[in-house]
Order: sequence, then structure tokens, then C-alpha cells
Amino acid sequence: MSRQATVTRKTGETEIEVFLDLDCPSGSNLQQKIEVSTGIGFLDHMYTALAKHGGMSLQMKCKGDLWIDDHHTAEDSAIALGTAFKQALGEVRGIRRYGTGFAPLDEALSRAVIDICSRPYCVTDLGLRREKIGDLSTEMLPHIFYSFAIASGVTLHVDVLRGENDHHRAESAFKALALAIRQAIERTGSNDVPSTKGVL
Ligand SMILES: [Mn+2]
Repeated sequence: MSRQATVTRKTGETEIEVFLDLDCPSGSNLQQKIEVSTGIGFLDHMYTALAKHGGMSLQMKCKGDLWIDDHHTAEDSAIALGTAFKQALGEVRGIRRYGTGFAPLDEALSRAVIDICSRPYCVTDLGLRREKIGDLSTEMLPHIFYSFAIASGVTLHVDVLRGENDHHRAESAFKALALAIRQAIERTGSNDVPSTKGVL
């Protein structure tokens, strides 16, 4: 069973198309295809890292109102990605559910912990100091994780544990999330719902 989703999201502020395939881990026969174009270079860089290290194929096109600022594009692309993630996964059954990822990038180190549980929650501590990285406001980075968590229905904790360089801090956070997701969505081989409640 493939785990794929296509999401189209159009508002007065953004127009987004996302295709997501959760099952393209490196070393598999499935060629990973990643093409991200949001109009914000650093955001493309982060989603590309997320897909690459999460073993996913991701095609995302976003046309947003960047003449205002980066807010709607960053927020809505994360909502669309979270929606696609939830749809691609379908019923939470036969997967590990919990995932933890640690990713260094030179001097920076991040930890992400995810619970795919239909209880949307997000806590981040990224400790970013610059106002912007490229054309992305650093205040949008916690908001991107939050928007993804709410739209996908996961509980997410992302902490940058150390790091001097804000580009490194942010990128290691996305890579840590990628590794956490990859672990959490791994198939167990059973058809079990991973909850004592019997439903998620
Ligand atoms: Mn980089």
C-alpha cells in the first residue's frame, strides 16, 4: 500500500500544490523526487532537507503574497504539508507511532520527538538570534513547526540544543524532525493500532 497524498490549497493569500510520498527511503528502489518552490529560498532549503532525510518524495509549489511578507507563504505551506502528511499516512495503524531524531550540523545539534497520535501539540525552543535567515523571518520557524503539527495532528517537540550559527541551528532542527518522522512512520509489519485505547 502506497502512502501518498496530493493536496491543493488556495486562499486569497496563497496557492499551493503538494504531492507527498512517505516511502522513498534511501537505499530503496524508489527514486526520491524532491522539488520545492515557495519563492523563499531558505524555506525551500528546509523543506528539501526534511523530505530528503525523512525518506520522502516531495513536490511543492507555492505562490504566495510575498509582496506583503513571508508570513502567509511560510504558514500555509506548512499547513499544506501537514495536511498531506496526515492524508498520506491515513489511519494510524501498523506504524511505530513514536519517533526521535538527533541531527548535528557542524557545531549545532537538534533534537526532535514526534508522537503520531491525533493530539496536535507543538513545543519548540530554537533559540534563533538573527531576525532573518535569507528571506525567511526567524520568527516563522517555530510557527512552521506549529502549523505542521496542528495540520497533521501530531505532538511535536523540537529543541535546538546548541549551535552558534542560525542557519545551522534551523537546518539541524529540520533534519532532526526528518529523522524522527522516518522512525515514527516506519511500518511494524503488524496491523495493530499503537495505543492502549485501540484507536488514534
Ligand atoms: Mn544549509
